[in-house]
Amino acid sequence: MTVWWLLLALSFLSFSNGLHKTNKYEGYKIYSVTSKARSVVLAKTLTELAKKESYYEVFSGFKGGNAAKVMVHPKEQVNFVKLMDKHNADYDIIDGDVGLTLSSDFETNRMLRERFPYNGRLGTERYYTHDEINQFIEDLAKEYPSRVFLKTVGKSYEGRSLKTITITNGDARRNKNVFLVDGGFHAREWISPATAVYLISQLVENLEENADLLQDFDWVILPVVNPDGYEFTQTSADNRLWRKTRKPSSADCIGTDPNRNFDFHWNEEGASPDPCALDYAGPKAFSEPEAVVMADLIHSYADRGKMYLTLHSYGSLILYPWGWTTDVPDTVDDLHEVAEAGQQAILEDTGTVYRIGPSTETIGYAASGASDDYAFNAGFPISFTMELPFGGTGFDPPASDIDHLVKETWVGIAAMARKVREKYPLVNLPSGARRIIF
Ligand code: 0X9
Ligand code: ZN
Repeated sequence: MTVWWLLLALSFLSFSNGLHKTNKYEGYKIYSVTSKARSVVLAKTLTELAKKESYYEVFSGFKGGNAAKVMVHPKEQVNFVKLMDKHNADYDIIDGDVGLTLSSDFETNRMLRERFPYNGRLGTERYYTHDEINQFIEDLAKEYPSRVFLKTVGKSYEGRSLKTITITNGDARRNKNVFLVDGGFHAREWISPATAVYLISQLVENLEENADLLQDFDWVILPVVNPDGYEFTQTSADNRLWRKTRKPSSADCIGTDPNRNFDFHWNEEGASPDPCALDYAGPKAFSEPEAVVMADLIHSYADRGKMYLTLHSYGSLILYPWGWTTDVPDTVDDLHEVAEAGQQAILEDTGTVYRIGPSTETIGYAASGASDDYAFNAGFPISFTMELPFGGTGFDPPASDIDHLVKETWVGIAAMARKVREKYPLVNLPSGARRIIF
């Protein structure tokens, strides 16, 4: 009996030690900040704080009119609070110890991986690795050889295979219109690849319900654009908040923001020339192999592509061009109409309120060199960044939230796809065209 008690006490000790393992975010806090009166001034102050990168990270400014979320180093918390008081800002602490949260999340993920090993299907029980996602789409291609096609479209900097899955209804008609979707641009936004995976499962395994979405459209999906970054965030709690690619960019710093690396208004407003910055544009446009792969995909489908959708988090936003300027395109009404279909469908499904609009104004900052503007400029008439909802303390919705988040997002995406289908019907499909070549 005594031995059992001893074992129990020891395992409790090692478990709690595991949770309290220190990491580089120990003592960091995340503040949620609002300011009724002078949010423009405060937004500028936050932009200045964000430049002190060893002390601050502004996870989101007043994105879409939401409260700003700012992570602050323990040494700066007193100053930060004084500064907020000076600005008459309201603030709440939404995470009192980021290190603890990340360590505990890390442990939970480890346990979930053991409990739900890959079994040929990817459910919504947990987050999956890049290898598991690739394995899943390979298995689907084997299971549905007449409907699902895989293509290795390139390699990441560290040599991981970037694979697209093309999903059709199997009627072998070619030259259909195309929906192009990607996830996992930003490493830490885990809910994005999880959503891409759910989208794939729905389109492949639920053909009956989604037949209209595949009738004259093929779906091409790259679930993880930045697998090096994504894998890096899974290696330890210290790395969980990594955003960029993993290619060294200077003697001191690693990575480029892949969503600032596209050759369209590259390195203009909202992109940093500093290799250590979170929004580093890279040493030149398309310095990152992952961005090149994505751009090649965009071009290869530009003539048939009707909607490009890139999945990010967070903010509950559907953003359309432009994101590099406050100008809006001539076709803003078309973009708005499709975004509205998604917004409305999600509202009706779960009550989640998405804000929609031109990127720069809606998100509250310009970000040049991004994939959505690039795709729109390349010929996709509809091009969106979808910022999925905030979860956990921001980028870390707990695994128990995956199910409802991906399902409600799918409802929005399906509604947008239906609207696109209505607005851009397929014309001149060669009758009797038989073979698809991907
Ligand atoms: O800044 C980004 O890259 C996106 N937000 S995130 O928080 N996921 O990093 C928004 C990109 C919006 N599109 C453009 N500005 N073109
Ligand atoms: Zn992102």
